[in-house]
Amino acid sequence: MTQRNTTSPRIAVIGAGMSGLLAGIKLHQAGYRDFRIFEKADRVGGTWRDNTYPGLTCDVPSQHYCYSFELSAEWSRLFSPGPEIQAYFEAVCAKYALTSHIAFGHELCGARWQDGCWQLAFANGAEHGCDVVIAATGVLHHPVLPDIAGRERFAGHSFHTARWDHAVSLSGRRVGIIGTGSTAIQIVPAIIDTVAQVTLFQRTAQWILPLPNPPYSEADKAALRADPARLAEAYHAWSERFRLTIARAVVGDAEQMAKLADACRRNLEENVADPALRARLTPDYAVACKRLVMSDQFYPAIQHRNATLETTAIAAIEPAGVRLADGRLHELDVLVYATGFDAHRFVRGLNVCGVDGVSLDAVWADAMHTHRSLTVPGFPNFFMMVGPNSPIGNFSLIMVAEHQIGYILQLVELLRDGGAQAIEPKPEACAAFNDALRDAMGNTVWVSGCRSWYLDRNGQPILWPWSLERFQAEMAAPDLDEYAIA
Ligand code: NA7
Repeated sequence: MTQRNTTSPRIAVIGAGMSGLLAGIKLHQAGYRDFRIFEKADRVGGTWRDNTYPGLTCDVPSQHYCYSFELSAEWSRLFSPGPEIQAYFEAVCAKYALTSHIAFGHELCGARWQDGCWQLAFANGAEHGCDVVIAATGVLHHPVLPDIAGRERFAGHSFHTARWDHAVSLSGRRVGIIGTGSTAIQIVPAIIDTVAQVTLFQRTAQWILPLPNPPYSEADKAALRADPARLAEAYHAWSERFRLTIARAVVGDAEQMAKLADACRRNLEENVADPALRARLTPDYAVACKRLVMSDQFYPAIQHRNATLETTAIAAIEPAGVRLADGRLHELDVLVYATGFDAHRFVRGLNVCGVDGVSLDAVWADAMHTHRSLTVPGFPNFFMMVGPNSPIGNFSLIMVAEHQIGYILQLVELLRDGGAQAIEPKPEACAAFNDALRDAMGNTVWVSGCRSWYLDRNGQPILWPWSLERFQAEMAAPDLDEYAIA
């Protein structure tokens, strides 16, 4: 293995979304100066840049869905609209002077471990050599279009929710939405008063937790501005609420799950008047098996005179609209695919090759294995943020990423100042972690019998099956016995 010629490792971060920006801030704060953030688009923000659909909000309260070291008193609502979240990330990027570290328009298309370094190749032809790669490529990033016959024949306007076409006016139009995930549930109330008709094509009903979304008054904001301790209290209070309720319910706390289920059932019973509609909106699987949807606006919206819930299966898409299995046709002007994302891609398809040219795609051909969501045996100095089996659905992903970068930087520190050259997890440590994951998944609600983006094609959830406390304890400091350090 050839020696690096720098005392401080050269670091490449892939992606300038929430976790890539965080990596940049923490690297800079730790004194690293030789780092680049490669971003394929021309703006930071990741999923908050790509998603601009009407009604977009985060389902984690804004006072908690933010960096713990960059709290904000300016949020307009409990769950602020997407553009505010995007503006927050842009403001943080500017405040921490990260822009000079970011190479926009750089889409990674290859990463090869060669002679003790990573050689990166980009779709624009650029190349870059570095010692460490931090892949911050996101989870909900690759839109999935449904495999429905005739999609390309639709004569009106159509687009995926993550590629919203704002040039298309919905005013007075007949709009169809395929899908009933969090995205569709946010869109229907946001457009219901504008459209002539919205038809929601539901394959699977959703459990919905009714969460109101009150605005913060100017007085609220002024009080928070004047007393930063209150902001910190709010951040921790929301963290605690998640930890003690949903985060426990999904990993086997029967008492918390009963409360959650009761809240969802009562929401349906109390807020959907027509028993026939209620029956069609009632899921046949456990609450929170799929990612729990949060809204107090969807049930009123789907009962609006402009709304139709269609539960008959779709047979095909035709130029005039959507043809159902029973032969009926819904004529449409606009068709929106709220059909979600390929959440199992992570860094697959980026042509990442480790020791001896072994490809990560080949290593992950049957299933993804990581050590503690962050590293893979045979891929030295390669770290993932929010990788497989991170607590993606349990609590604020920003808090998750903060813990992960803290752990990663402790390993990267070993590469500094003529220290180690290469760090990778030992295969046996990785295997033990994955065995423990598999054993623990049986206690979670995600394997209780439903189709969801949480599950890989083997039916294994890509989430964290344990408590927040365990995650925090494991991320506090790496156990160096689990790593091969050369
Ligand atoms: P989701 O939650 O993955 O939802 C996708 C929806 O699309 C879901 O209701 C699917 O039905 C439906 N779908 C997918 N393919 C088809 C076809 N072929 N026919 C009919 N219906 C289909 O994506 P979202 O964008 O709403 O949310 C993703 C996450 O973003 C969310 O969980 C939050 O974390 C933020 P299914 O349920 O599979 O029957």
